[in-house]
Amino acid sequence: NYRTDAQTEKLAAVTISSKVYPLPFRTFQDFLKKCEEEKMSYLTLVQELIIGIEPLDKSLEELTLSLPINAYEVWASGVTYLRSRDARNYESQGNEPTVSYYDKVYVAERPELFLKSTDRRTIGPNDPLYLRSDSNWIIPEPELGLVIDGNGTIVGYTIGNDMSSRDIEGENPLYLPQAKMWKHSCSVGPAILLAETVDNPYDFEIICRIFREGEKVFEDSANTSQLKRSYEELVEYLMRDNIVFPGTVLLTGTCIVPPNDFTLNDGDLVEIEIPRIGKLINPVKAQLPLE
Ligand code: DO4
Ligand code: MG
Repeated sequence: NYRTDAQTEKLAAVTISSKVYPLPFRTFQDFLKKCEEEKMSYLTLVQELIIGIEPLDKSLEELTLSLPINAYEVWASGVTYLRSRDARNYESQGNEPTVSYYDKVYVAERPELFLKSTDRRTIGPNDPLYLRSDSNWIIPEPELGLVIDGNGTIVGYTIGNDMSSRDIEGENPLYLPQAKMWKHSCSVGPAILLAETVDNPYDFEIICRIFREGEKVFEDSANTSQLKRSYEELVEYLMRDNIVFPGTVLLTGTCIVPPNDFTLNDGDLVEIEIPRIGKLINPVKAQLPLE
C-alpha cells in the first residue's frame, strides 16, 4: 500500500525489476477475494492485471508506504527459536533456571500461539509504536509474518514487530496478553512478498537495528533456518476449530533479543529488515506525553 495523500492509500504490485504497478483493489483482502472468485493463483492474477498497463512514474523509494494489510487479527507464535526460549527463561527466573513452561513448549507438539493484535491496534511503516506506561522493560520482537487466506494457505510473507513487555511477562506468564497487546504495540509491513515467488522460505535473513538520538545502539541478525517449527504446523494449529479471517497475519516468533539490560526509550527508532520484503521502520513514543 502507498499513500497518495493523507487520506488515500492504494494497493500496488512491485515486480522483480522494481517497477510499481497500481492494482484495482482497495485492500489486500479485496485482492484475495478476487483470486478466490476467479480461481486463480495470487501471482497469476497480479501478472494478468499488470499486462498492458503503465507502471507508476515513481520508484518504490519515492512512495510513502503504509500498512500493506489491515488484518482483523494478527496472531503470533512464541518460543519457536532457542534465543526466545532462553530470553523468556531469563526474564522469569533470572540466573536460577529450572525446567520451565518455556522449556516445555519449545519441545511440545502443540506450539504457543496467541492473539497479538487487531486492526485498530496495528500500525504500518513509519507510524509510532507506543510504550506501555506501566512497564520498564520493553523490547521489539522482529518476526517473519505469514499472510494467510481463509483456508490457511500461505499467500505471502511480511515483517512484524511483536513489541513486548519483558517485566510484565517475566512477573507472571499469565499476564501474557498485557505483555503483548496494547495500543500500537504491533507493526506490520512494509510489503507482502507473494509466497509463490519464494524458493526457500526457511532462508530469510532478519536484521534488527535500533537507533537512539541518531546513533545505532543495537544490531543483530538471524535466519529463519533456525526456526524450530514449520510454517504449516503453526498455521494448522491456528486454523484448528477456529474462525480465521482471510488476510490474517501470523507472526512466527522472534529470533533476535536485545541484551537483557536494554529497554526501548521514547524517541528510539526500530528498523527491521528482511531482504526482498523491505525495511519496517517505526519511531518509538511514550504513550502519554512525558511531564
Ligand atoms: O511466551 C511468550 C511469547 C514469546 C514470543 O513472543 C516469541 O517467542 O516471539
Ligand atoms: Mg514474539
